[in-house]
Amino acid sequence: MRLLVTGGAGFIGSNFVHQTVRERPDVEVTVLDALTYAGDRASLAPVAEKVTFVEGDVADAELVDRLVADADVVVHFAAESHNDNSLSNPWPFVQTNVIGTYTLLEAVRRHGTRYHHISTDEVYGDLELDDPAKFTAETPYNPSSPYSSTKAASDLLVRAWVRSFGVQATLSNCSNNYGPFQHVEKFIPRQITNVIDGVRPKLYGTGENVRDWIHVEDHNSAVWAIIERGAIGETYLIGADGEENNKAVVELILELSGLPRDAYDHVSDRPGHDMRYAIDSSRLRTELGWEPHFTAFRDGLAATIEWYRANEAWWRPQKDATEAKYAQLGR
Ligand code: NAD
Ligand code: TDX
Repeated sequence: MRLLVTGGAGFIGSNFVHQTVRERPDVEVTVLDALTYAGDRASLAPVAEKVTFVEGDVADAELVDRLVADADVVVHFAAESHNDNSLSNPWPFVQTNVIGTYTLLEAVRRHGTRYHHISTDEVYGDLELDDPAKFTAETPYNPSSPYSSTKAASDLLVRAWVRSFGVQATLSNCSNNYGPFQHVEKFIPRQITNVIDGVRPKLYGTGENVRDWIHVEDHNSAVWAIIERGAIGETYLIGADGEENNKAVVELILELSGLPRDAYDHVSDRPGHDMRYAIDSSRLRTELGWEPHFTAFRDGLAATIEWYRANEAWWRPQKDATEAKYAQLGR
């Protein structure tokens, strides 16, 4: 199989490439990545000899057409991915998430290529803390932020290209990922690296907001299950029953780092901050036989803290610029 992975120098995409090289030596991997602030070739260094890397934009129609012509399957991870950035400057989100997805869809339509679209549970909006419901593929779209609305737009393009043009596509909407190679702008790596730097973790608002955490390896094993066994046109929700509130996550990071559990600060809240995400992944489990392996969040988090301690050279170059952006926002 010749596989084109967009966004393969980012957090989830690079972990996907590592897992694929490790477990599927028959797959030829080409990565297309624009190396924005969020992309880092160092994340692919351990597999560099086994992967073809192309630096370029998913909205570059000529380049995308050429790469899709040589692929059997496309997995589309590339995106602008951070909610806080989307509140400061939405335009790159519209350009990459909407126009970029459109560009890929037109190419897979021309070449009849199998396409898997990576998306997020944030397209469904949020749930109340005491709501027994979880998101399913039937939950109406109700995105809150520029980020999630552009991801929702991209999902709807995929569904329309399936129905109108017969594109051979599947979609997945996953909950919050954690693990190695995640940019220090995101919640868990930001707090881990703050603690390493002797800075107190920063909780937005009350810290009551709930996220449904999944280890990135489990997200990526689910993506492979969908590529191999998913029904064309179908949407699969990926989640590992990992609901935790932000306060509990910060307390656990502090405890695992040998610090008092209350050694954190509250900062101003994110505008429009979604309260709770929760995924019902039963379709993926019953229809495709997928199961998560990293179900002990405490262990997964401890291993992630270890990874950031051991790989300071990877994240250190991003840390100051990231914190300077947050300082401007007062967070
Ligand atoms: P990331 O920001 O770490 O990585 C994104 C990658 O895409 C980077 O390597 C970047 O250089 C590349 N990129 C950005 N714009 C590009 C462009 N125009 N052309 C080519 N490459 C470009 O993001 P991530 O957290 O790894 O997320 C990957 C995907 O998974 C995204 O589609 C995101 O919406 C989705 N997702 C993320 C999470 C999460 O918790 N992080 C959860 C569910 C879904
Ligand atoms: O310093 C912080 N303090 C804090 O309390 C940061 C950076 C975040 N938070 C809160 C906001 C959220 O409630 O932590 C939670 C997680 O924040 P993010 O890491 O920014 O993730 P989120 O906004 O939930 O979106 C993530 O999951 C869905 C990814 O960034 C998206 O790409 C994915 O689609």
